[in-house]
Amino acid sequence: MRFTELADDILRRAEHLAETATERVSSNTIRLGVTGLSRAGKTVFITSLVSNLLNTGRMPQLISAAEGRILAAYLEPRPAVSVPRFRYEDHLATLTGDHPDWPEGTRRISELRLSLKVQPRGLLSGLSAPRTVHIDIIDYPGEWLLDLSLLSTSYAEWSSDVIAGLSRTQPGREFERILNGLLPDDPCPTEDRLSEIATAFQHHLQALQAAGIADCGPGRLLLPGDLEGSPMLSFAPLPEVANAPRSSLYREFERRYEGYKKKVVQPFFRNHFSRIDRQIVLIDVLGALGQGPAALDDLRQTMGKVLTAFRPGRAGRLARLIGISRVEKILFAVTKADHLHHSQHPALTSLGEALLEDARSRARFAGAGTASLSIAALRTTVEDTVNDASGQPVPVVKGRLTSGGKQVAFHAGDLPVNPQVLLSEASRRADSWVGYTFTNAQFAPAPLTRTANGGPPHIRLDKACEFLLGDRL
Ligand SMILES: Nc1nc2c(ncn2[C@@H]2O[C@H](COP(=O)(O)OP(=O)(O)OP(=O)(O)O)[C@@H](O)[C@H]2O)c(=O)[nH]1
Ligand SMILES: [Mg+2]
Repeated sequence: MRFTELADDILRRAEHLAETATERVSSNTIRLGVTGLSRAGKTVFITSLVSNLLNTGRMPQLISAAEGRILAAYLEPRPAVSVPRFRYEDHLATLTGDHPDWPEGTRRISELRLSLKVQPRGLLSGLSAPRTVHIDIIDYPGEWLLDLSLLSTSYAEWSSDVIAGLSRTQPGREFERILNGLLPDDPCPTEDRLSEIATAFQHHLQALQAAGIADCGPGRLLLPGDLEGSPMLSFAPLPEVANAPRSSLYREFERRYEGYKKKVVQPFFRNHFSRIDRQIVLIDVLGALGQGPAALDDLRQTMGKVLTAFRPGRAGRLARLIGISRVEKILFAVTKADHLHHSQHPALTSLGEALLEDARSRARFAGAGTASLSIAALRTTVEDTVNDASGQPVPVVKGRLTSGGKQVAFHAGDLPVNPQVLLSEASRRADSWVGYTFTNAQFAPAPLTRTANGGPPHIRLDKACEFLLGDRL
């Protein structure tokens, strides 16, 4: 490193430290955690939220906006020194351009700071000067979230969990055959051989993901980001062996697994999830419902594992380590509610609540305000009623499908009022629902969705925002 670069680097670090220190003491920064598995809707949520806060015409339920107290809103050019900026403008252009489409799956972490100039509320509000409130949001690949549960899982525990599920996919069975040919307490083979084993394991993970199975981590083995090719990702599960020698294959993979937790997972959560003030947990319940009982049960279990970090006890130490315990408000949001007529939204919200109930009751949410909502960050449909074959009226949504671009009327299925009916069927992991039919569809964002004074159309984004941020605006 040349001297000027070194000086620059030192300066940047000092700036970063100063920034962090001032942020801690000033209360005008809100760090909003957007948590959700892959495809849950994080990138679309962030894009629509920011657009609707920059332009609040479609946010009547956000009180500060309705009262006209948000005087200005702007994006900071570069919020953090070490993290790339969230490509808000590109994502918005994709969603609302002439040929609107969805953004691609996220492959790297990025961050955005939205600043709002707000007139304080209350009797003397006219006398006090406007305040500036910064909202920091990060976006990351949902796959990485799966790693949260690894932090409290040993190599032996993780291995036995994964090995139990290998028979589920063809690549899994292939990996099983490789495993059967290995002697974990034999001396560690060459790096080439290690990476061959690890690659076979990665193929199994990719097959799980392609089959819509939610729990297919470790996340960086699926989406390495800037760790592509790193030996830190070159490991795989092995059957436990007692007293394996230090130089054995088993110990080598165990060391790499522990190294992965320490050098990759912990810093990610510590740097980006710590100091989070408000949290939204996004969950695609309808997607899982359409895939069948086992998928819904997978989603329940995976979210349970993800929310482990909020639990007291052993995992609570982990929560403190990564700073999660100070979250003040958590919103559980079922996403893509525009796939369902509003008459069914209460049932959808109840299903989302019931799905997370276990995890929530064990977690340390006692000190935090929590709420549940069904939302659509980007509304792609309009509602209608059509008659079925027997002349009965059916509430539907109408939109344009992403594949083929056809305009269709869509009914996802009838949700029961009592969500336990579905959850108990899910826990039996049957192939299909008994007495219910649920269908998935993928709608494209509708063209011309931007108005002069509002962001993209949505469902209850304003309510979500009021819950998460309203008291600070
Ligand atoms: N109809 C509808 N579909 C949505 C909405 N939000 C997300 N989707 C769909 O869900 C897909 C995934 O959304 P993303 O925002 O990219 O999901 P993500 O959580 O960022 O996913 P990763 O980047 O893979 O972690 C989109 O491509 C859309 O098909 C919504 O509000 N309405
Ligand atoms: Mg994304």
